[in-house]
Amino acid sequence: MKSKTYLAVATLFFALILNSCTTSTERRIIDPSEDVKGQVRAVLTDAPEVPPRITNKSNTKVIVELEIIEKQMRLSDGVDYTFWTFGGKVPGKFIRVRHGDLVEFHLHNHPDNMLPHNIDLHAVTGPGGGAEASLIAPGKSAQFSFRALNPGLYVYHCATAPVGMHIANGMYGLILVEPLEGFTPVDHEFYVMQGEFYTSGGYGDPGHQDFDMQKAFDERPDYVVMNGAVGASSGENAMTVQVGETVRLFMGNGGPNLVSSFHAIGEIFDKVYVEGGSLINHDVQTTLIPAGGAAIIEFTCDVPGTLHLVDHSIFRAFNKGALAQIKVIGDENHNVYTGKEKEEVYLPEGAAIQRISQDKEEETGPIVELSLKERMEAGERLYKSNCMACHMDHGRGITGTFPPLVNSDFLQARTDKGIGIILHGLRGEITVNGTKYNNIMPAVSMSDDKVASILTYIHNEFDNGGGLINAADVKAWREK
Ligand code: HEC
Ligand SMILES: [Cu+2]
Repeated sequence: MKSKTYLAVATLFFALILNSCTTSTERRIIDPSEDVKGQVRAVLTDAPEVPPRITNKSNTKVIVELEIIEKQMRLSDGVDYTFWTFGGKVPGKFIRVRHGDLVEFHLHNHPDNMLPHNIDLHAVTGPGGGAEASLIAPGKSAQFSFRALNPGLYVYHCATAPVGMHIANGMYGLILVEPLEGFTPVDHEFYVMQGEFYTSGGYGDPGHQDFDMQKAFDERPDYVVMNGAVGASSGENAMTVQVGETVRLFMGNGGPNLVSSFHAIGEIFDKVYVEGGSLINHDVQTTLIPAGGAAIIEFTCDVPGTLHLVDHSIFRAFNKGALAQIKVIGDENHNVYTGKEKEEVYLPEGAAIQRISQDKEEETGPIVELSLKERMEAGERLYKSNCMACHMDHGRGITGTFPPLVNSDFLQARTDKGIGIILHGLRGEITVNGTKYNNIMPAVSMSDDKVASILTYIHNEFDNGGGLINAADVKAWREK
């Protein structure tokens, strides 16, 4: 019995020794009584910018000045929200210090604000991560200091009651405690942070939106966004890099409720500092970023194109705003990716050549016209199954990608009432209600009767001047 226990303990002991020998970099322990030399003011940045790399090689006193500002800003096109911010934007300013630094933190609550606030930095060892020491009314400043004892990427947030509401209104950001050995140089470092918004109206409802506490309780956000607003870091605000360049993303999740399944469409993460700590994983497709957590992600952009940074809980990306983009500019590399090499008709064995139309029989029979009411009913069903995937519910489209069908000046200006678009598809640059689109709509193969119903629905339901379109009209255009 005794010798067995001894053996077990000895085995465990050797296992531990072996284990520590195989770990290449030792964990560095900071001695908080160690000297701090000199002082600097921290450079703070708004997403997607990241402060410059730290070149200091000794423990330094770093002074951080952060101002809390409550202000109304854009949440989406035509949608405003009163955000509570660390530094005037969501997410809050990015703070960068070095492992071992002494951080002297100054938090200012702007006199025009309505409410008291504070800050809980996950990088702090101390009560409430600084929250207790930093609680201040509007027009006041608080100061406290902490030693950056652990390296890593940390979330900070407001922790004033009701805490969930302060976070839901945008009070979060990232603080990086850079390891002593620093990071390997890369061409670009970017700051991206996800967070949800719970609004009184639904997604896209115009005007000023209030915070909805019930939706927050139920964890049912209307918006899930990257960098504080729909489109904040996509489209014309996308980050840009050149082919062959390396990227390090500092990716955080402010929550308040949802976990992010973070993924880049069209890229593989070469390296992930899991949960923002010291453990490095390689060759990752999707990495989990908890609410109140972060990850450091590195990759090389080998081919040109647009990388879509998404929460792969995918309805959030396509329907609630959880999308940021990196445009990779430069020459193709066909050794890595060819693009479409060819497209040809696919004929399974035994299949006869088919017409493109799905509705052959219907078309050969005599034309039976429907009433406006019948066309509207059929049109609604057909719209949902054939058009909504791109043009979205209620025809509201996706700005810059799929044009809206609601009160579309482009559609209303067409003499064919849109018949040609459905029969033949559409490509090339067009302008719809002042916004440019340059994308491809595939031709939709369906019977004259169905085309007539869909278009009748779109002209009436989506405010395009109404009217009844008959199957005979479609047939006439098809034969032109
Ligand atoms: C695969 C995505 C997709 C589907 C499905 C689709 N469209 Fe489109 N549609 C587009 C794109 C993209 C454009 C803009 C093309 C361009 O940039 O030239 C467009 C343009 C249009 C336009 C002209 C622009 C405007 O906003 O008025 C109309 C009308 C239209 N589509 C109607 C429909 C209807 C009706 C259906 C269903 C039968 C449909 N589309 C299905 C992608 C799609
Ligand atoms: Cu607050």
